[in-house]
Amino acid sequence: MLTRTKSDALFAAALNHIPGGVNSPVRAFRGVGGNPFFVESAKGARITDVDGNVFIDYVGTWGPAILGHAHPKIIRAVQAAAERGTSFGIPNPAEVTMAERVKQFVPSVQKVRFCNSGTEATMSAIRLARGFTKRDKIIKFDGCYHGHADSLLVKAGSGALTLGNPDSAGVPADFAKHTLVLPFNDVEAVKAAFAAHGAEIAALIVEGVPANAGLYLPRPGYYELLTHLCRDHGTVFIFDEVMTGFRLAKGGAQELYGLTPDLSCFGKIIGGGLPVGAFGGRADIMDCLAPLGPVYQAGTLSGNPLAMAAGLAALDELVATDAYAQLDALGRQLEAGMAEAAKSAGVTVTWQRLGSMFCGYFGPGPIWNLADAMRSDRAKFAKFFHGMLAEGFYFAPSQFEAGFISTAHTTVDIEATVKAAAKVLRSL
Ligand code: HOZ
Repeated sequence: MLTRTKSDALFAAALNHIPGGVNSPVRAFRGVGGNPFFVESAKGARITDVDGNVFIDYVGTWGPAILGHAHPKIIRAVQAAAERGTSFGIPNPAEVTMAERVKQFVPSVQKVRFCNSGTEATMSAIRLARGFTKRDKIIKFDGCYHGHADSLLVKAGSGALTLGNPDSAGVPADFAKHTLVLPFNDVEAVKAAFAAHGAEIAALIVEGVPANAGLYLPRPGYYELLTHLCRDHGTVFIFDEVMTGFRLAKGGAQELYGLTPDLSCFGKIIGGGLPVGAFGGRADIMDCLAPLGPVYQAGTLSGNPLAMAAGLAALDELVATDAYAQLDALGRQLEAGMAEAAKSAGVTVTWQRLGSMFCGYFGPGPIWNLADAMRSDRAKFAKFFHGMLAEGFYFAPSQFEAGFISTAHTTVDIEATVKAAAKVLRSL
């Protein structure tokens, strides 16, 4: 049994001051029931809560902690930057270094602008595409989550889906009507949408791999089809790599799939655990941004020196340590172990994985889209989640979020995880 005294007291206090007690909905544990725990500290692959419970963490602050928590090189970089000042609102050299680094890692990016979150990145990329094409409509895919800007919060994944509100209140119907929502991996649906509206579609936005309704992958050739349709219709192809960027490969999902998007969006890892977003791509499109062009976008803390320093330290360490091979090996070990654990417990779990991202759906596969994902047994997932938490392992508190492995996880951690999972699965 976990001791929850301090966490429960903090949550009770938080409920008086913060809507739902949390600053981002999925943290409230509504997808699994019970109260969230409060973190005292985190180091490497482990989180310690305020009651002294220690968990092996597979959320990794929802993706940024690819090197584990409180990586010494990131801490040192942030400390050194802080000594020089925490924010200027004036250009600083680290912004230029970071822009160069992003371009080296992701060749489709000719110019890049930094902002403060993934939501800002996707929101700005959509505005930019609309300004560039002088069109209004966009295409997104159901279950994909691109942050919480109005035009993107339609049939959205992540917390919106977990809470059963994929279409948020407060989004005017006049905005939402410009967003065409299609089933993912459905070739005929996207061809038909372009046939009907091709000349009106400013942008098509898709996640590097859909990872906000669990995790499912594009069918072979699907992303190439999206690329061609966009090119044929003068539509801006926006690749949302907020989760997948710098995680699935140095060059993100676009490197894995051999794509050259018009614009890409980043967040999470690029900030090394500090708040950052970025969007970049074709220079002719990016140069439509103010002050060069008519599309306005700005931010007091954009290019913040601490965030740039943390992000640079993270990117440099990923490359210096050949992290991607290690992450993939750990992912493979977890996948094989979990499959065996589920089999021996007689529980049907469809394990989906790409590199260090994963999701175990409680139900039969294959899972190619949101409708398939929705068939999973969420009650069973909730029991699994709490069982694992009691054993000292923290997975995302929703069936519809991806899990993340870091370079701080060891093969011994994974073995322990699989052993605990076998026990918990047998008890379901
Ligand atoms: N939207 C994030 C997961 N896909 C959750 C962010 C958070 O709650 O911190």
